Amino acid sequence: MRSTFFFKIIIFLCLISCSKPQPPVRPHIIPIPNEFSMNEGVFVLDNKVSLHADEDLVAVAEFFNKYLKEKLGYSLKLRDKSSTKTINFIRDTQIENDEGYELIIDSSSITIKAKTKKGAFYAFQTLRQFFPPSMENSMLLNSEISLQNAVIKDAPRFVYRGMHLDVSRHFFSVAFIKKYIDLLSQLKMNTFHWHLTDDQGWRIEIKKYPKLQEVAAFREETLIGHYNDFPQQFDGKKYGGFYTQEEVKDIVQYAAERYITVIPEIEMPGHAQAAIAAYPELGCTRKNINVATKWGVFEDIYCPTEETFTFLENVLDEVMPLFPGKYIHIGGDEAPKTRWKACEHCQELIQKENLEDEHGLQSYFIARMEKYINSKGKEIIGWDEILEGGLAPNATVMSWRGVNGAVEAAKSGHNVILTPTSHCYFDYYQSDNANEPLAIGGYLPLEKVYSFNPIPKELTKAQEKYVLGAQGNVWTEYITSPEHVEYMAFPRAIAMAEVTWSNPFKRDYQDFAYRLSHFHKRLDAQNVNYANHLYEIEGEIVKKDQQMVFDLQTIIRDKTIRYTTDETSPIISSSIYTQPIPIEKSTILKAAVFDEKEKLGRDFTLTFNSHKAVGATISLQPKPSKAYAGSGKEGLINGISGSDTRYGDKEWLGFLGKDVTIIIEFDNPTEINTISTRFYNANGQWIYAPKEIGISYVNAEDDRTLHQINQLQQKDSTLIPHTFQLNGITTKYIEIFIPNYGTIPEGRQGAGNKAWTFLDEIIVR
Ligand code: TNX
Repeated sequence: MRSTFFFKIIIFLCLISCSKPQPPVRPHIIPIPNEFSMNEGVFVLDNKVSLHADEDLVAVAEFFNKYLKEKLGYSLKLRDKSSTKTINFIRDTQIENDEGYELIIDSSSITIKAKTKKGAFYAFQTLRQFFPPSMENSMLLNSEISLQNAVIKDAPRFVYRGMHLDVSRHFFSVAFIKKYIDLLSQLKMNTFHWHLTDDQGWRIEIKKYPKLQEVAAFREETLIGHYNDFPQQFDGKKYGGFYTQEEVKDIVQYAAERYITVIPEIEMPGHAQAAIAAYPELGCTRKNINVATKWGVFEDIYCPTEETFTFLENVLDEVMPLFPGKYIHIGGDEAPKTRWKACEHCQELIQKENLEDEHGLQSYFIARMEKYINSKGKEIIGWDEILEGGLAPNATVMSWRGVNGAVEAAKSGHNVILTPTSHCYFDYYQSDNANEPLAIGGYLPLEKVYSFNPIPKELTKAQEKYVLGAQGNVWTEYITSPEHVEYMAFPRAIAMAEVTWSNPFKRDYQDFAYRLSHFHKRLDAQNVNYANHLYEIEGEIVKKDQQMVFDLQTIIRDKTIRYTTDETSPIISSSIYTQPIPIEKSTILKAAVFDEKEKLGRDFTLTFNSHKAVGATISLQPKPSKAYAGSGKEGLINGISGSDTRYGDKEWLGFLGKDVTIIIEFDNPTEINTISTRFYNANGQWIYAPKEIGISYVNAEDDRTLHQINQLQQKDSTLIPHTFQLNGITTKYIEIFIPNYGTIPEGRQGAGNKAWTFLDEIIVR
């Protein structure tokens, strides 16, 4: 009795609350549309609205209706004559761009116009961002929703808007792949590049070769911690998995319903150790090897024998029918030629085919596979190494080692997709906060992704048309869980979506960050573990009007920064930052961002260690590499040391293959006892400490120029410190000379390439 009474009350309360429409959301659309105006008034969506769709767009209207059913608990009746309000999906052949659309919301109707289903689907994705974020987790069941009146005309800048995921280094479930694809579709991305095979695991079922499932899909154990740790450690646990062909079909279908093309990557001739572990006859030595248990580049690559070509053709015969898209990615990157150089068959083949060298052989390999793939009506994409030794005739190049590959390929009339490490590697650190989860290295903050222009400036107007678009890459050596993939991919993929969709003149980082702070609520509602660095503080120490100061900033400007230099006082009750803070002595500064109610981001700490070179004049030859320019040459004498674990932060400077000369000039002759610095030593990332380091200075007492060269102790450590003992000399200048390590020796990652030098603060006492 009693319970029915309560039940009625609950229903009554629900009816009252349900009859009040949700207030309209001011839409903060990502990616930003080309044309967008908001008008007075709202369209109220309820279960009496009628849905109309032109025949060609019915599938999208149904997708939309299914979405409403799932999130609101009701779907709309089709062509309901009795209804006064309608949502119309109209096919409009006047719309130029196949992926373009118009969305018109007024008080009596919503009109979506598009030439194709794809365009209509993107209109739906835009409309979705007019709904309250809480709708995404079905919290608004049976609600009426007010949608802000607006007019949008929109179309993408590039035809290729992609995200990649490596499932070889770590394996991810079908459910997670679907979640990832669904998120990409919300950002109007249209390509998912699925990296299915690599040294550490083969992840796609190939029925003709059962050992790819039994052997190649599993590794005995996995490296834990970082590759550069001394000593390397392993977890001792068997790891692996693969997708059955049925699962692949299911994923491809799920993606197609969201207008996403899946491009499978089957790596060749390198990154093939897992396949060779299963079938040793595919390698040149024919010896038994293991599926790789650590990261990097491995020497056991496919041997270009007839047996290998037959294997790869058979594999592709099973792969190609699963993927209706036109592209097959054949890898082509990082294939050391060591085995081919020592292999009789390879050398004979080079002779027979009149090839220049092993690079010519790689080119022969790729061209031959391309011919096969073309004969099945598909086209290949390869990493930029496929340019070496001559590019296969119809190949599309994915440029990852910078943009030179893209420039060269576009100049010779090949299509290109840009994924340079500098802007597209989402496996790199995104913040220099010490609490970030372990990553491969590097430093790629959100703003840098956002600043990316996929069209290299070296291209002429006529060559620009070969740039299909760009892609964010998520390599998973250090990414072990779905939550961690989400953390690395979002929000950087959101920035990439805007880079590839929106008109560059519409792009503004402040505005993006503000829209992103709203988009985050949608991600929260979908349980996405994105990284939120919007409320992090960027701090530097700079010289202003002859005075060293702490300069603090946040991306989102309408919040408050509080700071303290007194270690005992909590940040929350400390001073509000309004202008740069003068520094007199060694200081630890702590700060955080607040709104009226709470602390928003993480605590920020900057440790300033005063020494004699701080504020001196410095010159540096050559400039550091663009990607590792830190806070510039002044950063070498700003009183802040680099991180012990990250060479990608603002305090380390990186130089590729170059000898470095630094001159520090003091205001007055200065007494010096020691000069110390540190070098980073991360051989997995091609970073080597120099073998020696030299200084020279003019002794103020007798005007003699003195030199000193010290050998650096080479040891198994990621940090190599060095100190010069000068015992109280007096000088006005010091010159420091740091020769590059030289060529990386055989057997190491990156063998044959020039090494990087990474240099930290130069501390003078
Ligand atoms: C280079 S990008 C690779 C991958 C690694 C990645 C790590 C490319 C074509 N090859 O095998 O996972 O670096 O950042």
